[in-house]
Amino acid sequence: MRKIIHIDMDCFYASIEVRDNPELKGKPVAVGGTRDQRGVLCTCNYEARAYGVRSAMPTFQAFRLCPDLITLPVNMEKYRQESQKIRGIFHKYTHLVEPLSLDEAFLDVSDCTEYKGSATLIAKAIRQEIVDQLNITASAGIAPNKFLAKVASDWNKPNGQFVIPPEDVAAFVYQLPVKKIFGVGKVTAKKFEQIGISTCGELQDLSREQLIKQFGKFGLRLYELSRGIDHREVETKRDRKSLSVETTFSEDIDNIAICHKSISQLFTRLEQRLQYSSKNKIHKQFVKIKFADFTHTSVECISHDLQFDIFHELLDEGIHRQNKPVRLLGIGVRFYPDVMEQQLEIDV
Ligand code: TTP
Ligand code: MG
Repeated sequence: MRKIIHIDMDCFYASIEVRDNPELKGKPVAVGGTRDQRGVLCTCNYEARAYGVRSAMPTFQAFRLCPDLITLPVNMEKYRQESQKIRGIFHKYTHLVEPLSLDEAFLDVSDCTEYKGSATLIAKAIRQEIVDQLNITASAGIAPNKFLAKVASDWNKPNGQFVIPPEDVAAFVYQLPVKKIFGVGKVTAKKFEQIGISTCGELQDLSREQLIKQFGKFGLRLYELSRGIDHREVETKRDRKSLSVETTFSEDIDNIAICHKSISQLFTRLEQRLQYSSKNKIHKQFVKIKFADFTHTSVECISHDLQFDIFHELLDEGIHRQNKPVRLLGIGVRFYPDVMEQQLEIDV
C-alpha cells in the first residue's frame, strides 16, 4: 500500500504576482492575455474566479465578466525560480518526486519516517514550509495512489488538503463524478450521462468486457479507476521513459488542417515541458492519435532532438492508416534509458 501526496499550488502565477505587488491583494487579478481582445489568460486569482473568470479564458470574455480585472504580463523566469524552490522543499522529504508542471507534483512518501510516517502530517508540513519560505499557498491530496491523490488535492482548494485513507476509497469513488477521471472529457461524460452513468459507482455496473469492447485499452483503465485502482508509480526524472502532451477535441475532427494546427500548439507545450522537466536524451519522437471510435494508433521514428516537421509527417502517416475523424491528438518523445546512454558513452 503506497502513500502518495499530490501538491498543487493555488492560482500559481497569480499568487506570485500578488505577493510581489501587495497593493493588488484582495483585487481580481489575472496573468497573461492582452487587453487587445485577442489574448488568453494563463490563470487568475480566486477573487477573479468569483466573477466566473477562468484559466485559458479569452481576455475579452474575462473583462466582460469582470470589468475591474487587473491583467499582468507573464513572467516565466520568476515562476520557474519559485518552482525550483518548491521542488527543493519536496526533496527534503523524499526523492520520489514526479513534477507534472511548474506548480504540481506527485510525491511517494511511503518510506518517509518524518511525523511517524503520517502522510497527512507530511503534507501539512510541506504546505507550511511553502508558506514560510515563499509566502504563497498550496493544496494537497493524500491517498493510496496517484489518481486519487490528484482528485483529492482539488477537494479543499485553495489552501487546504484532503485525505482519502485506504478504508474510505470504495465509498469515495462510489460518489465521484466520472468526469473526474483523467481522460474522461466533456464528450465522453455526456455519452455516459445519456446511458444513465454520472458517477464512478454507476460506471462500476459496466463489465470489464463491455468497457474494453467500447473503449479498448482505456476501457480497462476506466474499469480500474472507477474502483479507485491505479498502479502507476511515481516516476522521477531519472526513470522517466517518455514525455508527451495531448489534447482531446471538444468535437471529433475530420479536417487534417485543424489537426496540423493543433500539432503546432502541442509543440509549444512539449517544448516547455521538456525545458523544465527533463534532462534526459531524446531517442524518438512520436504522435499518438485516438479516433472517434476509440481505436488508436501511434507512429514514431528515431530522432535525437526535437524537430517540428517530424511531428507533422508522423501525423500524416497516422491519419492515413485509418482515415477516420480524430478525437485526441498527442505528441511526445521517448528518452534513452539510462543504461543505454551509459553504453553509448563507452562505445564512443
Ligand atoms: P493550474 O494548477 O491548473 O492552475 P492554478 O495553479 O493557476 O490554479 P489552481 O488554484 O486551480 O491550481 O496551473 C498552474 C499554472 O499553469 C497556472 O498558474 C498558469 C499555468 N496555466 C496556463 O498557462 N494555462 C492554462 O490553461 C492553465 C490551466 C494553467
Ligand atoms: Mg495550481
